[in-house]
Amino acid sequence: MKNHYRNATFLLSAPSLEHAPEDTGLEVAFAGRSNAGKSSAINTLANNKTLARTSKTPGRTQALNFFTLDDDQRRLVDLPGYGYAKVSEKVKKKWQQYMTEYLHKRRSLCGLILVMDIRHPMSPFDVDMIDLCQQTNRPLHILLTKSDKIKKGPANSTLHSIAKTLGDMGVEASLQLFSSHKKTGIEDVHGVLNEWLEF
Ligand SMILES: Nc1nc2c(ncn2[C@@H]2O[C@H](COP(=O)(O)OP(=O)(O)O)[C@@H](O)[C@H]2O)c(=O)[nH]1
Ligand SMILES: [Mg+2]
Repeated sequence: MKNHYRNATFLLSAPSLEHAPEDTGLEVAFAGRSNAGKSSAINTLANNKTLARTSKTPGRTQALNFFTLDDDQRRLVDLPGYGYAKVSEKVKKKWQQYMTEYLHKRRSLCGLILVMDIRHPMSPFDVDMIDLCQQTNRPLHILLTKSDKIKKGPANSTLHSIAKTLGDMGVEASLQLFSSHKKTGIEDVHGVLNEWLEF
């Protein structure tokens, strides 16, 4: 099967939604707290270490970064990180407004990948994002990343307990373990993306 992600190319960085590329075709957005591992996940999926900028300093990327796949009608989006402690209330509010607007209005958005550090899952911001997906009927897939940081047993029990929490919340979402460092879980994400992006 063709790998559509290896040729991912940086398109543009939008400081706000008005600067996003034209709302046509299909795009999948990656959301998550600052430092959760969003940019690393995108790089891992594209097998390109230098595609999305990763950072040891959380809270740096405040823009929406767009990447094209085979052509500009299929895109991946690295959303600005949220929930960074040092960010002011005003900035947090602004971020919430943007995300709400993006999820409500963006027609080409065909699914959301929520990236959570397996050691710090389901923060209030993650739950906000999950709620927003529910409200706007956006398909949701959750990556529990940095799974290399904990042992297999605890990783699987975290996976199951989050699945149960989501079930109790009435949320329909798929979820999986992922590691950018160990490169595990890639094929499952490609499968989800292929389906959403109609490859
Ligand atoms: N051990 C481990 N570290 C990771 C993994 N993914 C990301 N990181 C590290 O976590 C930090 C933040 O990653 P980044 O992708 O920039 O997070 P973002 O802010 O969500 O885009 C960086 O230092 C990465 O090297 C992973 O799967 N395993
Ligand atoms: Mg990032």
